[in-house]
Amino acid sequence: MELTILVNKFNIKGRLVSLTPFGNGNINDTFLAIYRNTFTETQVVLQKVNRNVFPEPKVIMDNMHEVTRHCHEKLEADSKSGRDDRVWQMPRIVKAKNSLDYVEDEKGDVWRVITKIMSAHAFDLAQGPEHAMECGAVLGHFHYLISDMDPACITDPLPGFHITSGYLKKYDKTLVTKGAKELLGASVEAKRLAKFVEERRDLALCLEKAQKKGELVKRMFHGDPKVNNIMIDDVTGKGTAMIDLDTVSPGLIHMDFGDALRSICNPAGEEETNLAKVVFDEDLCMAFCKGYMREAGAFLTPADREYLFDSIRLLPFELGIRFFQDYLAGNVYFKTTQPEQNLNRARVQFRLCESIEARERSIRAVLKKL
Ligand code: GN1
Ligand code: MG
Repeated sequence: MELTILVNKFNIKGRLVSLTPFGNGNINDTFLAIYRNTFTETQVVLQKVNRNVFPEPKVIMDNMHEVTRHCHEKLEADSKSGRDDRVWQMPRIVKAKNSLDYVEDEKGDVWRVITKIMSAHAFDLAQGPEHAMECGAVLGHFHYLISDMDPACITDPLPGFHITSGYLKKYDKTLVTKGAKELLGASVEAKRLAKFVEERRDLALCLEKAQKKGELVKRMFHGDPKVNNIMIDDVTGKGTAMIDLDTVSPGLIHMDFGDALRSICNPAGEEETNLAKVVFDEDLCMAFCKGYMREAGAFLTPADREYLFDSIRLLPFELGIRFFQDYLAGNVYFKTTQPEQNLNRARVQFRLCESIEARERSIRAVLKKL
């Protein structure tokens, strides 16, 4: 189906004047649609849910319905009480004309339209400590928003997502395939990365063990709080919204904490090819943590705090394994534009992990002061 016909199946006022690719996500296909009428303009985001990643796209939409309903109610109540120092926002699902939350095309792909957070942007890289602090505040506030959601109303969107040991198993299975053996045989760099993983196998289990012991418990988490999923208000410079809600589900909030930091504290970004530029920036870390604690500090237990460092070290390791496994499997999960891209993305995450290890003492000192 033509994209313009598809987007017009949704309930949007006005006439479509522009439809262009939008954002830098690694998973879903995303477009910005602009509608106009005599008096106003409406901008919305059209997305095809990646079926290869999310086997049940309709479940994703049901979850999104629940998450946005819960958070919108809470946001409205809070804004009436005047407790906030800003307007917090969250995208809304725009219904299709058939009153469903999505449109299914003739190939069985599920498309959705959500509102665009206006006068706000997400950045691919941290812009400095103030930006990092705002990112922390947005994630902390989001954790507050979803903290009292009933986990039973969410169907697991991606079974095994953020279970690091599961990714390690998947990686091990890939390692013995013909394709992976060939790629490893042909590249010194790939062999080096494989050695990196071998030297850190135990690391994969650090949070899972704490969970088994009952020290850490599952709560609602975002699942993908990287810097470009955090919207900053263009006018005030304050954080205003968390986007990309597909993976909101019960899990360890440590996964969010570590994932946000691995993204925000690496000013070179995920696609850097010069590894010398990839370092974990402690100033950005401190700023992020301050913002996060301001909003969410109250519900962290002493045990939660105990494992914050482990989460910071774990997440780049986990994502590195995911990228590396995908490279060895022939780039089937993450979108790529060139064959070595996932290998390079893995190099970046592993370098970040090393940089975190080298700074363990001072990062722990920062975390103690929170
Ligand atoms: C994917 O869709 P996007 O680009 O926000 C991935 C995350 C990774 C991220 C790395 C569902 O997120 O887990 O951390 O790429 N999302 C999924 O850039 O796998
Ligand atoms: Mg995403």
